[in-house]
Amino acid sequence: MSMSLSHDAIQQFRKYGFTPATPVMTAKEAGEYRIQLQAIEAVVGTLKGGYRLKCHMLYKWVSELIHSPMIVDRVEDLLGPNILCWGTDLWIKEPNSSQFVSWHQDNRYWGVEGKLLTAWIALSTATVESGCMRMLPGSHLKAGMEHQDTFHEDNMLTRGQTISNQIDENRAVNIEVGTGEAVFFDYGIAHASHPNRSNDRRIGLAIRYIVPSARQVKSDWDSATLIRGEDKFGNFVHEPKPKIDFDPVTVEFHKKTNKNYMKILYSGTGLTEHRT
Ligand SMILES: O=C(O)CCC(=O)C(=O)O
Repeated sequence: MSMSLSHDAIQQFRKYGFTPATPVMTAKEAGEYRIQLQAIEAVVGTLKGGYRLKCHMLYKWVSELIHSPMIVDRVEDLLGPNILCWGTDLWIKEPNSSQFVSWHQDNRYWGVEGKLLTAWIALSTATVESGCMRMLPGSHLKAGMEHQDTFHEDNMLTRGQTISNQIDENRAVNIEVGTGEAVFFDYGIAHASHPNRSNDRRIGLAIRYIVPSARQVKSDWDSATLIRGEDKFGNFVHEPKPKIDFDPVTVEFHKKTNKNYMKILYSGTGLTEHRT
């Protein structure tokens, strides 16, 4: 398998804000990660709140995946040689469930200024039926679309943030991702996803990568994991790496960074607690 993105994929990312789906592991490996995920669920139940956010500090397999050359080589094609991981979220939609994601731009809420992209990895197949993401090509070039909070109970986003203007659904494209494939998308892309109407779980792991010159403007403290190259800026405290699942050292660190993350995500709402 080639570890680099093609010239066309890089061009598509720059022009439209996302790459085509590309394999980053075999379906068998994805199945093994899924088993590890399910082993954690067997212990802690449904992965909500802190159990699904910044979880590279909790689960060893996620910590390993964020360093995978199959993923990071592609990230390097888009961000350059110096790379940090700022976050990891699990996006799990149960079979025939009503959970959805409203249209939103990530760069509206996270306070990170600078280059950020997401590698969204499918641990089960994301199809139109199972509620794959939808994206609005070119919307990453339209900074700062107006959003409003809806707090809809089936919305997987913390505050149900939704782009206020009507999205032209005819212009949106479905991002189908096969098991073991990833799509890479820009911080500013407008995206959403419908409920899972299939009989299988739809399991996605989103990894947020940044460049060291990025900085957090909504908090005077933030953390990230050094993945490749060097960090000459020191804008993010470097995170420890778990040696085992729920390593006490990283669990303690995760508590601090996740609390800070919640403060950033909910800023302006008066809320501090996880909803999803
Ligand atoms: O997995 C989904 O349906 C939505 C993911 C998402 O909004 C994100 O990764 O930013």
